[in-house]
Amino acid sequence: MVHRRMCKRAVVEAEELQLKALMISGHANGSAAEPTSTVRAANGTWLNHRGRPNFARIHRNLQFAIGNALNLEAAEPWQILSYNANGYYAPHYDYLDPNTKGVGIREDGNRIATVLLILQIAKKGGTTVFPNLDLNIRPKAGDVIVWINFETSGNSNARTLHAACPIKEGVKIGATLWVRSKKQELSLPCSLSEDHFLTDNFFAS
Ligand SMILES: O=C(O)CCC(=O)C(=O)O
Repeated sequence: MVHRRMCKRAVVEAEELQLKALMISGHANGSAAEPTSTVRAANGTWLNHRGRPNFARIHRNLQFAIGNALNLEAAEPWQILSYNANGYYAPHYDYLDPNTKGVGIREDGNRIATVLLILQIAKKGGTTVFPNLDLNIRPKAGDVIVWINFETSGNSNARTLHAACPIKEGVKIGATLWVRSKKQELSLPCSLSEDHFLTDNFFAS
């Protein structure tokens, strides 16, 4: 979905940034978020959507490709992750515990969707797995995996449990946009189905 050449340039941009172990917000195995990284062995950084020229271009192109389905302006900054040998991201959910303070749920809503762009794949290992869907994805550089973390009822979707498998050789680099639910109202055309009205309730503040 994203041209290889752009990915290579984005990898150079990512490598120029200071990548270090990051705090994690989310659910590890469905429990409360853990502040340190037994959940994840990777280095990373946050980067504004237009913080580097290639990332800006990629953000624009992704918005063009996704169209009205999601407003990517409402996403958190890019989270760039680089996994070296033995790096991994243990099974977790991306949605936030609504009771967690300081993660902007009241202001921005929850993480309704995840857009994961693979910039570089490992030589061995490092696939993205969804255990509850029995899905093991071996992406190529430039592939983008998009999923919605909630059901139309507004309940979090347990099938979105996912992980990055351990790297056996090489370095994997990915860039994630966690898209918040506020400012998505115009992206979602209204339908006459009952489900949709439940969704509307979910988006109401
Ligand atoms: O790098 C991967 O395959 C998974 C990344 C991930 O779990 C996330 O960004 O939430």
